[in-house]
Amino acid sequence: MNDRTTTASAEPGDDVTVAGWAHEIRDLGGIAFLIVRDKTGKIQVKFEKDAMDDELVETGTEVARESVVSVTGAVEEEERAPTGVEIVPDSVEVIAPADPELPLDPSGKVDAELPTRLDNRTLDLRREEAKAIFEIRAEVLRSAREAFRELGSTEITTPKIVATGTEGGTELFPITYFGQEAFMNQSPQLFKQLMVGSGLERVFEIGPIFRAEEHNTPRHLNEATSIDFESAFIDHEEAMDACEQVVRAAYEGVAANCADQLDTLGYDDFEVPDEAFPRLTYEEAIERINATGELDTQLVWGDDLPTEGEKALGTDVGGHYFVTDWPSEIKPFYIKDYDDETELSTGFDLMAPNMELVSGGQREHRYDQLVEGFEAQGLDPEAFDYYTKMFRYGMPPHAGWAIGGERLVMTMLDLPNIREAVLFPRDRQRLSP
Ligand code: AMO
Repeated sequence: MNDRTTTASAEPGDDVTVAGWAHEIRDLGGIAFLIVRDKTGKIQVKFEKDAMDDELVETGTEVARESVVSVTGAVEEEERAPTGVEIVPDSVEVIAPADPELPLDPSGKVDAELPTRLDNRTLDLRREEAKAIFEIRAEVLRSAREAFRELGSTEITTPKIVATGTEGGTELFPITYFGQEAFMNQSPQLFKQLMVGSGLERVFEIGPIFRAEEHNTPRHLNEATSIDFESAFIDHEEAMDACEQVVRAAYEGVAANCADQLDTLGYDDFEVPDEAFPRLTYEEAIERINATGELDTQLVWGDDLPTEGEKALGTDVGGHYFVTDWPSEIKPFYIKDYDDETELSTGFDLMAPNMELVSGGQREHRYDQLVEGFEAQGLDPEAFDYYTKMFRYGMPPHAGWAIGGERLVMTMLDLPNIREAVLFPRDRQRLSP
């Protein structure tokens, strides 16, 4: 429809054809209004019954809500119209009629429960608030990509069907691959590491990860979007700097380019984090959690941080913060330990602030130590031969991390449920649509 004008660009004096959805019909007796909605906004179409062709009036005012319509007419200034202009129509065409019984109300006047919204995501995303989240999500990914390019990294895509797990061998979705057992990849971890040893040196990937976790919580998905970074010749401190740069760029991009969407969502105080993200050691973190008195039992060295502990510390710190220097035994085999303190690992997490947003660390690049690490975690190094053998041909020191894409949007917008940031979430109950 080359001759289509968007509702936002219709100017008084123009003869236009707008196309969109029949958002609302208001019949006031002698006069009736059809509100047409498109991606850019809404426009009022005025029907003066006595002065207009009956068939035209009937088509424009009896159309079922949410039908796709096309309206041709003259744009006139009308200060009483919601946008200050209205169309006086010459013709109205119903391009695709909608069933009068809608499973949810896209005007948002009647609230629907999340499962109903997810079952009817197409209709749900006709609501401005739902649409705004995905426009912001797109901006987050766009600005992350730009930040990655500024960091001199090359975008890669790696296989999602794999022969082995990476995050410890558990929580895998098995599939059948031509009669052979295979899995959906949990993380591009091993592939991105292999690429730092290639000529590419510094890479990033934005893609799906699959976790067969039993969790059914507001912050876990079984398919999520991982924003991965990996670079040769940097240590974990420099990796944290790069992570901070990308997270900050996402906030800056949204602040600069999503004013309308933030307004739709009611954020008048959206802030780009201004302070450098504090870096707390794991030891400091457990001391501070214990000091809040929020936990029934005191944490001791070696404990993973429980959800309530993360929440208590997040409230205490108040913004993004890194937790560094974790006990080696609770970090995966690919994370490097400090050379002088092998019970301490270079792994880190970024908290935002009440939940984990990122994990990363410096990697073990020495072949012998890497193979030992596999054995220590009960994994068979033979099964990972495709990976370990490249460490015998010149693997540089390297570090990296992964941001959970949906958690980035969720924490940025303070969404109550991670599913709000996914078009079609995959969770324990949901495989379709
Ligand atoms: P990790 O397993 O911590 O690390 O995952 C990285 C980040 O991805 C997000 N995430 C999830 N989001 C929603 N639902 C899930 N089930 C889920 N699982 C993970 C989180 C998390 O912080 N290979 C390492 C990263 C690295 O070291 O580079 C990894 O996958 O925001």
